[in-house]
Amino acid sequence: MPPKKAAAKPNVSAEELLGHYREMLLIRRFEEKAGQLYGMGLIGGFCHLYIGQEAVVVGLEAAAEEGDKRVTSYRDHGHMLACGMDPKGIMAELTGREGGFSKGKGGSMHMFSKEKHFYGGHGIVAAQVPLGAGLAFSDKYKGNDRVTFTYFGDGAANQGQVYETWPNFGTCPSFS
Ligand SMILES: Cc1ncc(C[n+]2csc(CCOP(=O)(O)OP(=O)(O)O)c2C)c(N)n1
Repeated sequence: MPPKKAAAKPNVSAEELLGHYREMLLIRRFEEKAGQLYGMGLIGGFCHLYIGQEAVVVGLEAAAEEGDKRVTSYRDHGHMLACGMDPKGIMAELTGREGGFSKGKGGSMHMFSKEKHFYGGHGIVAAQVPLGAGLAFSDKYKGNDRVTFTYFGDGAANQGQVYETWPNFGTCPSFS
């Protein structure tokens, strides 16, 4: 057996790591509260929690640069928190208030923030994949180096929309 390589030391300061930990904890606490409110009947419609996946989005957001875009499925609260959207606006949306990101009309699965380059929040499994490709193409046409983070679950991996989008990956720098 080849000798084990020593684990590479991450190039991040203790302060940055603490920041990432705080972001993960914010998502966990937010989602615990959302679950509680849903159980009490105070959140209408669907409410998909991000508990257990906090490190995924916080890690990827740590690599993101200003102007990068993100799009995901209905399991979106963690993504919105991690890209810097105001937790109060997200909670207001969940509870159907006018101060929410979709004025209380979209709910858990349908929130957006142009300012933070967050493009939803989509209820149709895998619908975010071609949308993500379109967002990435918009940057390609503009000729900048921005990337689009497109998230999908294993359940979405066999959807036609993913394979209809796939042939474009090779031609788009954001996916190469
Ligand atoms: C096109 C479509 N088919 C079926 C559904 C019903 N549905 C909602 S969630 C889900 C499972 C998706 O699993 P995955 O993409 O892995 O996401 P996860 O919920 O596990 O995060 C399905 C089949 C849907 N919303 N859209």
